[in-house]
Amino acid sequence: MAPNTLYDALFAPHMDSAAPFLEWQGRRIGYAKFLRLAARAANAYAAAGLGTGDRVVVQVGKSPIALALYAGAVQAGVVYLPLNTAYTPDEVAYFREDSGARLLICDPVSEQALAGGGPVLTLAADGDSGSFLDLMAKQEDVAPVAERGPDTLAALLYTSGTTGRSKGAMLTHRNLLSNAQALRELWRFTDRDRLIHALPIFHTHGLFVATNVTLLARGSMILLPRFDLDAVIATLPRATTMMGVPTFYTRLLDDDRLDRALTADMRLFISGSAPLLAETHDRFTARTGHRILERYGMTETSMSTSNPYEGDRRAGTVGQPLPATELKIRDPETGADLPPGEIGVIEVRGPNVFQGYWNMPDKTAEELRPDGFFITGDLAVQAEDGYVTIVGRAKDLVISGGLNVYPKEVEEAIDALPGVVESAVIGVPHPDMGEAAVAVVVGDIAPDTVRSGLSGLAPFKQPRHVEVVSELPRNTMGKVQKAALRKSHARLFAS
Ligand code: MCA
Ligand code: AMP
Repeated sequence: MAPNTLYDALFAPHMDSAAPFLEWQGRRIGYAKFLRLAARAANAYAAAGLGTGDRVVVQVGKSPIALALYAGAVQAGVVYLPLNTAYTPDEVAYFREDSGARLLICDPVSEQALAGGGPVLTLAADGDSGSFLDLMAKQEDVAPVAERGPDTLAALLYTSGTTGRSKGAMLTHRNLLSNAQALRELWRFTDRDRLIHALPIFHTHGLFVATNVTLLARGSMILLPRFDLDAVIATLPRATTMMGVPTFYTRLLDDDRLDRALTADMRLFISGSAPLLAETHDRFTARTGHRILERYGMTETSMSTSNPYEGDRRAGTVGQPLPATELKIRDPETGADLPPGEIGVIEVRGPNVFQGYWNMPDKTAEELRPDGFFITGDLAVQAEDGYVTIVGRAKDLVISGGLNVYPKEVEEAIDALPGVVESAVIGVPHPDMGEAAVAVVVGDIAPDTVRSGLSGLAPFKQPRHVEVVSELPRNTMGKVQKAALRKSHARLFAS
C-alpha cells in the first residue's frame, strides 16, 4: 500500500540515507542525520509531556533545528503550530490560548517577553534547564512513531480573517501529503534537485510546499536565513530550483548581475503567495531565458492551481487546477456556477482542502460548504482551457511581500487610539512589496502618533504611510469607499 502519512512518505524511506538534505551556513546535513535530530525532537516532545494531538507553538528563527522541530512533531503526532517571528507577545499570547497549546518553543531572546500563559522552552544552547535543545540532547536519536492515519491532524496554521480574530486552519496528513505528491510530480522534482530556500518556514509556502516536496523527492535544500539578494545571487550557480514570492523576482531583476550565465544551471523558478505581474514574468524571461512558473494557493488549501512544467506557462495566470483538485468559478452572491470568461469567486474541493477552523464551527460553515467546496475569497476568470486568471479579491486583504495584512485588524488597533474617530486601511501598489498598507485616519491625532501607537502589531502589518484626513469617502449607503481611496492613493509609492 502506498504510504499515506507524512512520516511514512517523507521520512521512513530516508532513514539510512547519507544523501544531503540541507546545506546551512556552509555545513551539509544528510538525511539520516536530520532524521536523527527529528527523532530527538520527537522524544523531547514526549519528555515535555506532549502526546498525540497536543499542540506545540513554535516561534523561532530559521535553522535546521527549526525544521527538525517540525519533523519531530510529525513523528510524535504533535500538532505543529509555527508562528511568524515578527509577531509581538500579545499576538503570540492569543495563538497559545486559542489553540490550547501545551508548550511554546521560542528563541532565548524572546523568553522573557513570552513568559506566562503556560510552559515555555527555548532554543538556548547553553545547557539551560529551560532549553528544548538541552532536552533534545538528552534523548535517544531513534523514537517511536505515533499512531496516526491520513485524517490525523498534522498542523494548525493561523490565518487572519476579514472579521474577528485569527483562525487556526486544521491540516491533516492527507492534506499536506497529497499536495506534496501532486507538486513533486507536476514540477518534476527529483533527488538531483537543489532548491534555494530563502522563504520563512512559518507559512505553507516555505514549510510545506518547499520542504515536503524536497523530502518526497529526496532532493536537497540550500537553506538561507532570509531573502538576501547577494546570498541568493551567490547561490544561483549551484542550485537547480527556487521558490519565491514576487518580491524575490523584482529584487533580482533590479540587480545587473542577473543574467543567462548566472542562471544557466537552474531548471525551474516558481512564484506564488501574491500576484506576479505579467511584466515581471516577461522581463525575467528576457533577462534569463527562464519562464517563471506561477502557482496559486492558500493556507487552507495548500496549492490549488499551477502552470505546467512542460507547455504554456502563461504570464499573468496561475495555471490550471491540480489533478485531484476541482475548481469552480462561482457567483459570489448566489453561489451559482459561472461559465468560462466570467468573473466570480474561486471555490476549490479536493484532498488538499483543510478540515475547518479550530474551535470555530461558525467560521468554518461560512467558508467551507457542506459539499466540501472551500470559498477562497479570490476573484478570477477561468478560460475554456482551464487557465485561471486572478483579477482581485472579494475579501478585504492586503498582501505585502507575500505576507497577509488584514485591514480590519489594523483599523481596530488605530480606532482604539485616543483622538481617532475612524480609519480605513487599504493596499496600494508598491514597487518592492507588490502592495503596501496605507492608513487613512479621521481624528485629532498626528500621523507619527498613529504609527507609534501600533507597536502591538507585527512590523509587517504596520502601515507604510499614515495620512490624517477630515473625512472618509462614503457611498450613498454610508459605506466607506475603499476602492475610491485605493484609486486616489494608487501612485503614492510610484518610483
Ligand atoms: C519585512 N517587512 C515587511 C515585510 N517583510 N513589511 C511589509 N511586508 C513584508 N512582507 C518589514 C521589516 O520588518 C522591516 O521593517 C522593513 O519591512 C524592511 O524589511 P526588508 O529588509 O526590506 O524586508 P525583508 O526582510 O527583505 O523581507 C521582505 C521579503 C519577506 C523578502 C518579501 O517579507 C519574505 O520573505 N516574504 C515571504 C513571505 C511568505 O513566505 N509568504 C507566504 C505566505 P523595519 O524597517 O521597520 O525594521 S502565503 C502562503 O504560504 C500561501 C499558502 C501561498 O500561496 O504561498
Ligand atoms: P494565505 O492566507 O497567507 O495563505 O494567503 C493566500 C492568499 O494569497 C490567496 O487567497 C491569494 O489571495 C494570494 N495568492 C497566493 N498565490 C497567489 C498568486 N499566485 N497570485 C495571486 N494571489 C495569490
